[in-house]
Amino acid sequence: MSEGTTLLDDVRALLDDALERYRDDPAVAGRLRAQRRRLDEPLRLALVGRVKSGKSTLLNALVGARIAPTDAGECTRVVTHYRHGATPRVELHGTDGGRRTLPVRRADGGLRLELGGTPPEEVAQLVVDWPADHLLSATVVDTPGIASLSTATSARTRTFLEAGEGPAGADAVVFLTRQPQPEDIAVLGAFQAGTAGEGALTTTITVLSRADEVGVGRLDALLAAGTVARRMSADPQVQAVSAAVVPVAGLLALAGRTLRHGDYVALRALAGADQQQVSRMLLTPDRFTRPETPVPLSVEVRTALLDRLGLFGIRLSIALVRTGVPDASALAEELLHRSGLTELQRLLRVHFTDRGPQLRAGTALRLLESVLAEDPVEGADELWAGLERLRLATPDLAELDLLARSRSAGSPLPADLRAEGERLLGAEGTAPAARLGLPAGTPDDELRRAARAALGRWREAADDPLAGRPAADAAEVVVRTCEALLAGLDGSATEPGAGGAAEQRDEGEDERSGRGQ
Ligand SMILES: Nc1nc2c(ncn2[C@@H]2O[C@H](COP(=O)(O)OP(=O)(O)OP(=O)(O)O)[C@@H](O)[C@H]2O)c(=O)[nH]1
Ligand SMILES: [Mg+2]
Repeated sequence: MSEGTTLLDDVRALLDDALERYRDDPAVAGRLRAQRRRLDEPLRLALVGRVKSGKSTLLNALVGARIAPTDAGECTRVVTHYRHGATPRVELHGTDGGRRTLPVRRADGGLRLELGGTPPEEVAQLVVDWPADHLLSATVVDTPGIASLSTATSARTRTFLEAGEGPAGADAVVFLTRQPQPEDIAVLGAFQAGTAGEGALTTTITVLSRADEVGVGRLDALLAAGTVARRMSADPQVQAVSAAVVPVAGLLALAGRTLRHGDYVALRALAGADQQQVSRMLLTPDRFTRPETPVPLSVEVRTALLDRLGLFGIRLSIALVRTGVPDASALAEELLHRSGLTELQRLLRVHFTDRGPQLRAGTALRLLESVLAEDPVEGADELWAGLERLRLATPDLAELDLLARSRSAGSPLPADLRAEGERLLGAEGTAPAARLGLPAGTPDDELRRAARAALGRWREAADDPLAGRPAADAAEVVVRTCEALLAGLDGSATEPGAGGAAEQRDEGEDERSGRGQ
């Protein structure tokens, strides 16, 4: 964390220096200033996909409250930022540059968003402040469907994602799809080119959305969705623009996040009733909400349950309660896990929030690099030197760069070591165990042994006389990663009570003693 803070401080200082040197070039100075401002703002994660792909529902599930509208209202046609704020607040930014505060209308523990009479085409964006802890790590942005029938509506999302005069509207994207089309891939490609550089997959995660519908309502629908997601992630077109594909049933996730004791009681009544009769009720929404039923639940209760969980969620919950899930919180946890939300949140942490400072520093440095290349200025040499110095001094930047290039065509990593290399670079998490492909909780001495073995392999690859220059350079980056990993592990072992004796025995070599302090 502190490392990240200093990195951003250094990048800020470099941008300030550049701003000074470009002060007579308003166009360039404007781009640099916009990027400089973004460094001080929270990260932005945008949800992008076709109309009705489930973006707003997933946003609500991520935030844990129904704040994004999921009906067909006009608000679904404007870009809306949801950011952390101590009290709820809605601000409309007009296309004319004006801003006005809209009244906050609460509903169902969440928000009912309205444009207050302004036509959608006159709204540049809405900014909602909401006091949810889940918004602390990133601002989440809901976008209008791409490739929607109204070209003006989809154009808003494209403009938002593309880096034009200013930086791109988002730092990372969750792309919701069931079957990505070339048009979608093009939008994502343009986003990446404008932010993290071509093939910088760390910035997009693909969600196979509404995953419960894949298996046409069967309880194992999510398993079927997992198979589809794996197939999708093997598609080179998808690989080229996305770090991972994960199936998520957003509606189920939202139900899990907002489940109440009352819901559990109603579900328990259904679970205790005659199975055949309940199965028949659950064939269609109409049947489930008919006035006359064999289960003692009012129409209102059943309608509310249907709204909150959907038929699939009700079926799955009943099955879980029958297997003995004892209360609302245990049921909520099961639903979250099965919905895929837990896994999506993990991926977002690994690929995005944990690396926030590096991602943003990388974007800023790339902008500076292109500015320097396109419009050389007096003193550019010093800026180039500053840029190089930062890159070299920040292993994470080199890691992200290599990780991105490794997944695009022509990976510089040797084919036989590529999977290991990507893992070491943090593709599956930046904790030592995740980098080494070992289970969380693996003892330090075992981690150290694995890290040393990896270091040996990668040193050999870096020194391979037959490897070309790009391959050797890439292997060198992984070598530095392994060294940093070892240094970190040594550092943790020298802390009081970390078992110095065991370490001595394990190390058996003093060449590294005294390092890592
Ligand atoms: N079965 C099922 N339905 C879902 C899921 N997620 C969303 N839906 C439904 O799909 C419809 C559209 O959901 P939204 O979340 O509004 O989708 P969106 O992509 O934001 O739609 P637009 O903003 O209008 O483009 C709603 O009726 C949701 O209840 C899901 O995981 N499973
Ligand atoms: Mg929506």
